[in-house]
Order: sequence, then structure tokens, then C-alpha cells
Amino acid sequence: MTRFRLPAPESCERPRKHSSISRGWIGRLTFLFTFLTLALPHLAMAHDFSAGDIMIDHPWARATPTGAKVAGGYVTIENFGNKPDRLISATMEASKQVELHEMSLTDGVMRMRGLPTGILVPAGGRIEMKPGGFHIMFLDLQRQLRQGEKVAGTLIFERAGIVQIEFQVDAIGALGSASGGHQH
Ligand SMILES: [Cu+2]
Repeated sequence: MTRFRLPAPESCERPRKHSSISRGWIGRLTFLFTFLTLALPHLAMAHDFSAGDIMIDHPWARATPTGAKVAGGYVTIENFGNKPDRLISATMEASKQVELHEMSLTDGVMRMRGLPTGILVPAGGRIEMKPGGFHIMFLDLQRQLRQGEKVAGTLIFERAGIVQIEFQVDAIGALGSASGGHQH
């Protein structure tokens, strides 16, 4: 039986007002709001992170059973700038080794490959990681990831540099079927 459960990214999204900041007081309020979000990333209301032109939405990871050594992490990255950037690596507090991976369906077979040169985020573009596609692979987990907790980590970009984030740990089966093929 395949149970399908949405990862509920909506729960931590808020309307984005990133573009024009010069329309009178609305613009000023928007600017203030953006500033507060940058200055106070731990406000409970917001679970997104930004650095320069890069906005990172809802980083999350799958909970793991006891003793598991690997887990997947997912984020959505938006580049509001006019130059491409590249996610080159990531870290996570509970994992000694982290790699960027991609899963894709080739000839009916799910394959996973490492992305040693990282993931390009085009100017004005958006990369959405999800089970069955781009993901952050936590290898050599030092402890169990429990649903509901937040785990500190970083994303490292060629241009935007090191961005501190938190992965919100979601259910083991979040987004269902893709986890089954996740083997190394
Ligand atoms: Cu992987």
C-alpha cells in the first residue's frame, strides 16, 4: 500500500515580496519585513532563509529509524539575481558526510548519481529538491533524526557563500514512494 502524504511545505510558506521595494510605504514595510526576516531567522513564523539574491524555502529532512546511517534532505532554492549561482555542498549537524545527489528515472529504473560539481541555480531560476529528484544525501548519520525536530546545517553556494539553515524533520514516509529506492 502506498500512502501519500504531502510534506506540508505550505505550512511554513508566506507570501513572498522580494521584487520591488520602492512603492511608498508598502515598499518600506516590505523592506522592513525582509530585513527582520534576515535579522531574526529564528522567528517561529518563517522557515526560510536568504543570502544575497538567494532564497531558501523550507529545508526539510526525512526522519530515520534507529540505527539508520543515511537520510535525504530537501530544499527549494530561488535565485532572484541576474547571475547564476551554484549550490556546491551542504552540511548537517548530525551527519559527518553530506553529498548532493540526483535521482532520475532512466529506462524504467530509478538511478541515483552524485553531483560533484553541484547544482546550478540559474539567474531568475528555481531548483526544487524532492524525493525522486535532486536531494541532499546525509551519509554517516551520527544519530536518529526525529520527526518534529529542527537540525542545524548549511548550504554552500559559489556566489552567495555559506548560508545557515535548519532542516525541519518530517515523517519517515513523507512524500511516499521515492524513499523505497533510496539505496547506496
Ligand atoms: Cu542520494
